[in-house]
Amino acid sequence: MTLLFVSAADHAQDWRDALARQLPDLPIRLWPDIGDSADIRYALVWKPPPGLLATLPSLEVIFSLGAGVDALLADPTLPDRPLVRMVEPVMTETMTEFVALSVLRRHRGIEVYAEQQRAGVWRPHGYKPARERTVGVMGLGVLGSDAARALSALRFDVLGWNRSPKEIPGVTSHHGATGLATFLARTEILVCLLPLTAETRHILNRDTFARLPQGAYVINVARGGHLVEADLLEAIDRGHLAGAALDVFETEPLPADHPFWTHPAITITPHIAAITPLEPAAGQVAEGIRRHRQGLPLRNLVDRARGY
Ligand code: NDP
Ligand code: OXD
Repeated sequence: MTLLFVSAADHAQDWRDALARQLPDLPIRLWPDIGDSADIRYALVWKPPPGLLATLPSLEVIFSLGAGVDALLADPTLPDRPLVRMVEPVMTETMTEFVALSVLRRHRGIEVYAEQQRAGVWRPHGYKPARERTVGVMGLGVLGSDAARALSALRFDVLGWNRSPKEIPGVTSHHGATGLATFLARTEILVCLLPLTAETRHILNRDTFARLPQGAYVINVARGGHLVEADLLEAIDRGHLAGAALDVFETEPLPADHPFWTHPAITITPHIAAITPLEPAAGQVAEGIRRHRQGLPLRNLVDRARGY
């Protein structure tokens, strides 16, 4: 009943120690030291090399270190085993903090004041209260619904858009293709928290931007694949969009010569919107393994047909 840990982005030793504290009897191997591949029953992974999991003949469950599993599902050789994604309350809280921060920065014009400070300019600008500012959240799942609730608590006029109908107190929800136009037409600050699927790839495109009001602002904290980068630059440069805050990119790390780095209307962060805290996240994985060992249903399973 061995677990294989595979991630180039995380501290493998720390994860091994944290898992060992939760499940002292669980043998753990750190990729690339797989040993006898027939021993591996569980894989805990973030962007494993494509094809790797298919070489594990006894694999029973795949645990994702991330909430989003698009990179895993993009591997055509991914074994047909239960796939559990990361859902962890602190991660949700940190995403909500980040969304609130990004929305408030835009709402209160902090970028403008930062630029004025660099130029030594003292100039107050007009203000409209949050209740008169409409924020639209795309994707009302674990993360999007928490962010939408928090924005509503800050008194923003909050809209949501989701695949299926969703009721969240304080949030006006729209759904499906028909709901999208109404949602976009009123959204001044757009927050993307969709999973990346065949349906949502490149959803932040020229047409979507054109349907937003003049001066709208885009916050993408989901996946770089949601955004058509050239369309964003074009919409900002012709003055239709005011700017964007981007945490995720088609290519990560963002290449050094990418135009986003130096664009004055674009704020960049290196995929840090949500933080996965080691101990509680290891606790979630350990709980999943315990449930599997006891024959109980696994939680937070990915539906492969839907793609999230
Ligand atoms: P969930 O699976 O909980 O929620 C996804 C939501 O999106 C669901 O409500 C779903 O609708 C909706 N949805 C799916 N497809 C569509 C569609 N075609 N049209 C409209 N709505 C759709 O995911 P999470 O909230 O946990 O995470 C969302 C994404 O955030 C992750 O997939 C990941 O890519 C990203 N992420 C980014 C992080 C970062 O640090 N930047 C960290 C963690 C996650 P329905 O209710 O009908 O199923
Ligand atoms: C993600 C994560 O899915 O960090 O981006 O969990």
